[in-house]
Amino acid sequence: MVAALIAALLGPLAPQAAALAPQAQAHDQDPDRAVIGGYPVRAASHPWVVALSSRDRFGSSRSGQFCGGALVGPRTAVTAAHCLSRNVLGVEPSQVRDLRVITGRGDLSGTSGKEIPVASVRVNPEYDSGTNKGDIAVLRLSSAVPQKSVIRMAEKNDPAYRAGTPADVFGWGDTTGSGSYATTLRAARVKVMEDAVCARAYPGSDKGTFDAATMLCAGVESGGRDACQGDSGGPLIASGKLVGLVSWGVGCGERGRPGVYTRVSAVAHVVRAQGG
Ligand code: 4AZ
Repeated sequence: MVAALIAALLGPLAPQAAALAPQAQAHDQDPDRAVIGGYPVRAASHPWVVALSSRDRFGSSRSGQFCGGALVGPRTAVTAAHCLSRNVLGVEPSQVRDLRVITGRGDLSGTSGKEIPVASVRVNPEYDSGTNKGDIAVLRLSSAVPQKSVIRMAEKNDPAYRAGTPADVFGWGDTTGSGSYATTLRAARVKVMEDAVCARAYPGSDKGTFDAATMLCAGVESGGRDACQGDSGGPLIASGKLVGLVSWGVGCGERGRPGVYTRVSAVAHVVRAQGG
């Protein structure tokens, strides 16, 4: 439990750790924790899903992928603020010279799609790494993607936020809970959960606290479908809109431990401030 908590809070993956030191063995003997329940999807069908990449920091085998993101404007992508932390990158984001957004590449071992350099990064100034509140960063791209590759952000009171709404989370993260990162894009079908259920799942006093104003949680009652390490920053889509960004959780796919997402409607002002 403590190991799982620490692993869950460390962020998507420490630089180079994906290949060298996959996440703690705590999950290995526990099949309940070792299924994320996704299915393969085509990047072309979900063109707003992007991979965040730095080969300098994470190696080249999976195109340098270390987090996910979503295109919300022709020159604007969003991801999780924690993806750009020193904890994840090993250095300040400004020191990562090959930070890129990869679009239209479902298979990270290939060269399809486009790699677009990130021109500037705006980490939500209200992001609190102690509580995980406000976990969003906005990336300004150096060239534009077609408008048809952009996904709309859900607004406050959008019915997509109602408990029970089916939602899909996308990413190239860990598919087992024990450090097996996907090479091809996957999605898992979950449901938006009642805030009260999330609050009961995460009543802790600091990083383990669910905050309904700035977060939502999603999963399935039985567990087994969830985002995991490496999926951070990636999109949660409901009713054709971006409702969440993969942010945190305890373990992956555990019963009673839904994934926690940045509530996009609560941080849309950060995107507008950047001109997205
Ligand atoms: C992570 O560390 C992480 N099961 C992402 C999502 C979840 C847990 C951890 C949710 O990037």
